[in-house]
Amino acid sequence: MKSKILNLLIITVIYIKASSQFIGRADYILTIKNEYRTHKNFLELKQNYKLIPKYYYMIHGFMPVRCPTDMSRNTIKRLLESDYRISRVEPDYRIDAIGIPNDPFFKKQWSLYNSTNQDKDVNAVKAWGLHKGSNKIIIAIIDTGIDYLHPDLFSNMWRNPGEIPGNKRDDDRNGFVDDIYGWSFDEGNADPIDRHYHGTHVAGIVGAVGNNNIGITGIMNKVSLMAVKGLGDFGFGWASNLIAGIYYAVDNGAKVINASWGGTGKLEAMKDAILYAKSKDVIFVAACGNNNRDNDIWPFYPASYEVSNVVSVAATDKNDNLAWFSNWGKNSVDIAAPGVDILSTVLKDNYNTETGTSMAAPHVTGTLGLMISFIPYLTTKEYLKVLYSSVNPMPILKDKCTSGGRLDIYKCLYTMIPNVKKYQTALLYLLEQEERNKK
Ligand SMILES: [Ca+2]
Ligand SMILES: [Ca+2]
Ligand SMILES: [Ca+2]
Repeated sequence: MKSKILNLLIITVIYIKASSQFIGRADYILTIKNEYRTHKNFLELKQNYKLIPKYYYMIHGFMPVRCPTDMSRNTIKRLLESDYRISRVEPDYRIDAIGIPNDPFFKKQWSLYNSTNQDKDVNAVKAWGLHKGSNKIIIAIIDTGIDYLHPDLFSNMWRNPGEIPGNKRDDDRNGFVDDIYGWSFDEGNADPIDRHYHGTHVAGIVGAVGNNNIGITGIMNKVSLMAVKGLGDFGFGWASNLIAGIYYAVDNGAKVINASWGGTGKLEAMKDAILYAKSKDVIFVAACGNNNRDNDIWPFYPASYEVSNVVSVAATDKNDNLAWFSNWGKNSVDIAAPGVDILSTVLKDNYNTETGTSMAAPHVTGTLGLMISFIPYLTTKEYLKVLYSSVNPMPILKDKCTSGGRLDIYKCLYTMIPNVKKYQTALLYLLEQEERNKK
């Protein structure tokens, strides 16, 4: 009996030992119809068509695969498309991080506090008078990973509470062995460390540790940053990894997902993942792109997926102009936020300024995190209504995005206080928050 149990344990361990059997590009991304999303069908499909699935199971109907080499790609595509269980067969493709590296010596967080003109910052300091964030809120950074050992990030990293590190077992049975800080879908392992810089920079904007006497402060002084490595060490990755990353983030408790990447290719399988996030009340913030063009005419994905939980973010500069490189879209871009010369964390305990809509998006992500942590019981629809109606309206942005303005963090928090006596209520909330944080 004992050995039987032991056998069973070993089998389980072997079965989930690695979550992916190949890394890199898949030939096709299959979407399995709702009624056929069983492990039996997964195994049958794999066997019938001699496929190599990327993961050992189907993730909410998402199934990236490699095809047998003894058959033409088109033949197998036609076969797959005609299978009654499969709703879609889409090619995997390359997606890039969005970023423009810039002058490394300008070290000032002007976007949070503009010392020469406070009308042109996002009012972070005033907002922190109301609320500074909490480690209870999980924000997923799907990117090139995070340098989680960075001294200005380490204590704000998410740590999977159900997982024991380094014992080669999937203690919380979420399908991922030893996933502590997140997961690397790029390398198929439990180490989402950043060797590029992009993800670490984005993470610092959202949640570098505030008030610790080092470096910078994130919009959320306190937060749990989940590192989901979907882009590789050279700043690009495959759509299949990013899609798997979205499912991972949602299934493991993220409230907001930051996507500072994209391309012009549209994938229904990615839209499905974002719809899944929506069904779980997870907000998806996406950079709207650095191509200096109109997304209404030239959509840029994932920012341009028409799902209501997607927040598409354009970039502004220090003078509150739309940044020269930023995309826009009167109907398809939602809000603007600072994205030029933004100082944040990079590899090896360093800091650097970077420019791009990649840097604008995490300003919005951090703000949403702050809002959710401030008043946790609202719906996605309500949070976004506050976000969009609290912008600093700017004539120059009137025809460039749906809200017609630039992010204002203080206004967001202030607007959320549901009382006429706003000041007193704010104080009360602060006290309640402190009580909650103590528990
Ligand atoms: Ca696990
Ligand atoms: Ca473990
Ligand atoms: Ca700091």
